Amino acid sequence: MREPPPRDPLLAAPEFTAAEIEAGRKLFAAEWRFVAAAGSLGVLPVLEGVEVAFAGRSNVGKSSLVNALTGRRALARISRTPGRTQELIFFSSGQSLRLVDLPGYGYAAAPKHKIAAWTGLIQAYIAGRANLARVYILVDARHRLKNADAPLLDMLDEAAVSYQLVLTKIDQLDKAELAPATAALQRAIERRPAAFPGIVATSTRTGAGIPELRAAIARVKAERDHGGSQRRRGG
Ligand SMILES: Nc1nc2c(ncn2[C@@H]2O[C@H](COP(=O)(O)OP(=O)(O)OP(=O)(O)O)[C@@H](O)[C@H]2O)c(=O)[nH]1
Ligand SMILES: [Mg+2]
Repeated sequence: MREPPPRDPLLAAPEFTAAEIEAGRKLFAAEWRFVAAAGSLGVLPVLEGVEVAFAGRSNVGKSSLVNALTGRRALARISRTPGRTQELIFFSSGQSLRLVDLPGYGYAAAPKHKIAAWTGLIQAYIAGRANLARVYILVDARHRLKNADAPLLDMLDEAAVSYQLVLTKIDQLDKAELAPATAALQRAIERRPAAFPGIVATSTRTGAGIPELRAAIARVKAERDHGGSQRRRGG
C-alpha cells in the first residue's frame, strides 16, 4: 500500500463544504451597520445574538478585515497610523450576529496609561461577555506572533474563551513563504488550551480566505445557536 501524500499544512486549517461556504456568504450578505463604540465597560451595548471579535497588534488589519467580511468598503475605519481604533466597535447584520473590532495593541508610541486602560477594558470584556463565541487574533504574515500578543493569548486561555489565529496580508508573502508561516503559527499555539486549531490565511487586497473566514464564523454561530455555550470548559 502506498503512503498517503504528506498533508499540506494549509489544509490543516478547517475545510469547508460548498454548503458551508454558501452559509457564510449568506450570513454576511445582509446589510451591516454600526451599532456602538464603547470606550469603557459601562457603555457596552446590551447582549444580543452571537458576538465574534477581532483582535491583534495595531495596524495588523483588523478594521480592513471587518470591511472585507461585510463587503463594506468603509464600515470600519482604516488607517496607516497605528492606534486608529481605540474603542470596541460593534457592528450588526441584523441576523443575530455581531462583529467587534477591538482596539489594537503593541505599538511602541503608546503611553503606559493607555496600555493599562486597554488591558483592563479588553480583559473585562473577554471575561464577562457571555455571548462572545470566538476571538480571531490577527497576525501580520510578515511579522508573525510577537511578545505583544502573549498577554491577549494568556487572557483568553485563562478565561477559556475560544480563539483562532488569522494570518493577514498574505499578498505580501511569496507563495513559498505561506506554508512555513502557517506552520510556525500552528506550532506557537499547540499547547494553548483555548486555541482553536487551524490558521485562516487572508488578504483583503486579493480576497483570499474571506469566504473561508465567513464560513468559519457561520459555523461558530451555528454551534452557539444549537449547542448553547461552548465557551466555558468544564462548566
Ligand atoms: N498589503 C495589505 N495591506 C493591508 C491588508 N489589510 C490591511 N492592510 C493595510 O494595513 C494598514 C492597517 O489596516 P487597518 O485595517 O487600519 O488595521 P487595524 O488592525 O484596524 O489597525 P488599528 O485600528 O490601528 O489597530 C492599512 O494601511 C491597510 O490598508 C492586506 O490584506 N494586504
Ligand atoms: Mg482598526
